[in-house]
Amino acid sequence: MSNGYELWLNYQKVTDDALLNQYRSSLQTVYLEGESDTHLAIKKELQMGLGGLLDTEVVFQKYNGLGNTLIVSKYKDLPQDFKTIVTAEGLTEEGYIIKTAQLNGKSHVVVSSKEDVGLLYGTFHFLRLLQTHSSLANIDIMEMPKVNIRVLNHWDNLDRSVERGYAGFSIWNWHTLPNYIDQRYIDYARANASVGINGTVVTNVNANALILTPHYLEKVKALAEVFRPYGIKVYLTARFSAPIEIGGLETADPLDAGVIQWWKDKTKEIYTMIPDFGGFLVKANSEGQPGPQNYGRSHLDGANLLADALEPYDGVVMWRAFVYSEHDPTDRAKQAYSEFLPEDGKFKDNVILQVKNGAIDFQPREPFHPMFGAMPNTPLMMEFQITKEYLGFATHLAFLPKLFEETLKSDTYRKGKGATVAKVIDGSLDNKKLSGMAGVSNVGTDINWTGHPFGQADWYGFGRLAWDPYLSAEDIADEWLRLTFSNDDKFVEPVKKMMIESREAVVNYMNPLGLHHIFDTGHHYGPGPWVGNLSRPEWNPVYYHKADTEGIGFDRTKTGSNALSQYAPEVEEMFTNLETCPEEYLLWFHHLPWDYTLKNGRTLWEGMGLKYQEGVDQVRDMIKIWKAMEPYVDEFRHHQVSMLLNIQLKEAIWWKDACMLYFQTFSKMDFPKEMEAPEHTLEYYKSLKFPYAPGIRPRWD
Ligand code: GCW
Repeated sequence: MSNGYELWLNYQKVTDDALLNQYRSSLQTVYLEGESDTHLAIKKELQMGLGGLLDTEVVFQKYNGLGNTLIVSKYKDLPQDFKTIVTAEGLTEEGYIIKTAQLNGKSHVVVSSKEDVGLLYGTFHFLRLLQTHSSLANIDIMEMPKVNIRVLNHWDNLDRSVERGYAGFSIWNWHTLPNYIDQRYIDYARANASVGINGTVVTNVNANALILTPHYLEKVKALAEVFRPYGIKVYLTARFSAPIEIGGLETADPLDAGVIQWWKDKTKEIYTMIPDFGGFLVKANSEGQPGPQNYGRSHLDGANLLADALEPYDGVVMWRAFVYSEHDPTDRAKQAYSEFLPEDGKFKDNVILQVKNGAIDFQPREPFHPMFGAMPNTPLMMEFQITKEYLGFATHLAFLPKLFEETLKSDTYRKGKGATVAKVIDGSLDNKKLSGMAGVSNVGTDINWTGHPFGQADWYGFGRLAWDPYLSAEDIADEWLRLTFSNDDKFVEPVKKMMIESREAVVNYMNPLGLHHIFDTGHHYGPGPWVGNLSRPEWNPVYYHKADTEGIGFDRTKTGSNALSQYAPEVEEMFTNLETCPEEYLLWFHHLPWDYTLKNGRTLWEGMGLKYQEGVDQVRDMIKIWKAMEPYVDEFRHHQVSMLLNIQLKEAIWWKDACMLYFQTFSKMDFPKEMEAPEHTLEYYKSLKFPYAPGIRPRWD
């Protein structure tokens, strides 16, 4: 039985006997020299990994002169010149090679790197090879991360609630830190390092200035010490008004000399305690957070203020581009671009703008954010949401790497065809020094970390894509399933198929054909397309679907908000033209009549009903597939996933019924015959209230 705590690092004994014997006979001694904390972590991981996978005691031998090379061999003695056969030439700091090396007719597995952390990454990769039952015969791997900053963003509050968290409370126990080091902190670091995540922002972007006080910094320091051997840097969210709230100043104006000095002093204090501190992540002038605009200054002034303070220590500012104003009546989708574009090229070298994958907000499907195709002179990092605020919380199975892949592969056409978002965020399109990818974490105190056992795959996949944004979602699913559950193809193949389809299923039963942000208010749990009474227009679902008796959808072409003009001409043209606009984005960009004819010949109205139904049917298929997997999965996790899939089905039907009944009040047309009739009335769905749905903060009540 597995409760899932061990994640993809469960190191189950190799089930194939022939392979097990082969591994056992060729992997008997590990030669390692170093004794740094990272080397000790490597040794521990190999002890655990090889011990579990091979179910045997592995001998460790100190071997002088190896530096950052480790050798796993069948032999008790190695010739002294062995070390010279592998060099780490051409590797960057975090890179590594893994090779089957021959010497004197004997074969050994060698992992080698420039720095300690590269060896750690190489070790995890080596263990992954064994976990996925790979052959050791001709290994020849060279890996270097394509993105520099690979971070999790925790929206964790100091009271341990997690904004948009659905897997329990925050894993940071601020009360018992710094003296009590929960084993979870170490296992969290191992899990992240195993996929190459090299940073963590431990506090919510809706920030609390207290984290910057000495009392809390002591606690952050303790976490940083746990994470350091695993190559993970700690970052903090900086509340822009901190100089007032904890510094006793009267202003937080970024051009005020006292404020400038305050941030310099604070930053110095942090680096004295945490010499490898990563830097600050800032949400400013967005959804009520304070920022430079409170003082008539710009985002540029704000970001550069902090950049100056961090610069002596090589720290970075991750400045969020998720801004929209309650005073700006223009299409919310246009606002970030309008605000940041004029500043392109003016930020200090250690500023990177953190841009959400789409211009609205982590919807089940969004076209890529236009900023990715428009700021050649500013480093841009990607912000994905791993937690499922808009994809069914931790009760729905929706494999997010599929969504991430879709965005990364999108073509911005900034330099003609092939200028993909992946190339923008890894810096290769414009030769940027800084590059990054952030994922809003889905981790909490639940035993299995993520609530849904398959939520682990989203964390895993995010890390793998941050390391290499060109990986395919399918390969990631394959890998994760083998590590987490089983190497049996009879299990891996069907479940992989289920994972790959799962995200589309959610799109279909929640937001088909480009619909977006029709979630119930505040908590975002379940459908609420009828909501239209909130103080800010762009918080209302009716703002986004614009259904009326004529039709439905948000016109973002020239006849509407013209948000499409923010894309390159090729992209604008493709989305504008109804012939070429992919139907999955139809209502994102167009307001169309209910009887508009879709590519399959059906009306838009019927097409909507069919998509909602398809989503429901896809969940039924998922249930079937999972049921057949019973022989391959331990009872505990099998039962867990079965229960969750049943919840998912119920909620998929709820979405279909509530949305179609509501939109029918405008279309006044019959449901398509293939659609199952709604179970309840529209009034019933409208009456459902969930004041204690998880993940909300009082601010949203
Ligand atoms: O999606 C919205 C969420 C807020 C979140 C905000 C953001 C942290 O509903 O909970 O606040 O985005 O990304 O800043």
